[in-house]
Amino acid sequence: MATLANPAVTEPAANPGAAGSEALPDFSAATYKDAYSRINAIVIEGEQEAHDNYIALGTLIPEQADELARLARMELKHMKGFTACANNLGVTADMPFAKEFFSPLHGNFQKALAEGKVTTCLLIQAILIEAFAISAYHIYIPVADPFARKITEGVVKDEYTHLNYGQEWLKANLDNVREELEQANRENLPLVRRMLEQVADDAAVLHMDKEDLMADFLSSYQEALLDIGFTGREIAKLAAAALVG
Ligand code: PL3
Ligand code: FE2
Ligand code: FE2
Ligand code: FE2
Repeated sequence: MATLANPAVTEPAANPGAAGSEALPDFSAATYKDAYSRINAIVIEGEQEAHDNYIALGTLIPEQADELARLARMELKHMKGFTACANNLGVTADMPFAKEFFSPLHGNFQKALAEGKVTTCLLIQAILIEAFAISAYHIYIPVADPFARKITEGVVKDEYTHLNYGQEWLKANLDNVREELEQANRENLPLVRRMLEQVADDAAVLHMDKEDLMADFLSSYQEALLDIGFTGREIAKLAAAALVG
């Protein structure tokens, strides 16, 4: 875990006088609020779907249903926190946009759930979506308004708990899940890459850099795969799936 530490989290807030992407945006600008209405909706939808996904996972792993319900409750708290962030800025979240944004990944999760594929469901929710959230929140924190920064700092700690849950389960079952994990990675990593690309223009308005997002996501994802027990060589092959599709 230690290697996951992102300097952006521990550094003091961006100096308002600094140049470039470190400078804080104008939180009251119409362009900022417009971009925020979509980014914030993505986050709210993502937290809501994460809640639903952990509850659904409890039906596939009944002996851990209580633990999964505990993780799900944290997601609802996150959703409420990010809803407050939008209210604080006077922004209305564009929820139809966010539903559409998540629909390919949502569809793959639902299909795997119907087929009872625990490994695929865990890769999608507890690894890919959590690593995506952690990278986005890391990059957002230094350029967030003070209210949202405080909330996001609290949330990001919880997301490590969720990522860790997925890592531990997959690690304990690695011998039996390898093949399904490789297949699920091939089908879903390209979707996450596309989501990162789709969010890039709005993220830039919030002073979040696309390359930073991509790099932080890949390092979280690779760290998770290493923890699960894949070798560096195997991880390089898994990551190559992001280059296709
Ligand atoms: C799982 O716990 C949460 C899933 C949420 C998905 C997050 C997607 C992030 C997209 C870019 C957001 C930048 C952060 C802005 C916060 C208002
Ligand atoms: Fe670790
Ligand atoms: Fe969350
Ligand atoms: Fe989470």
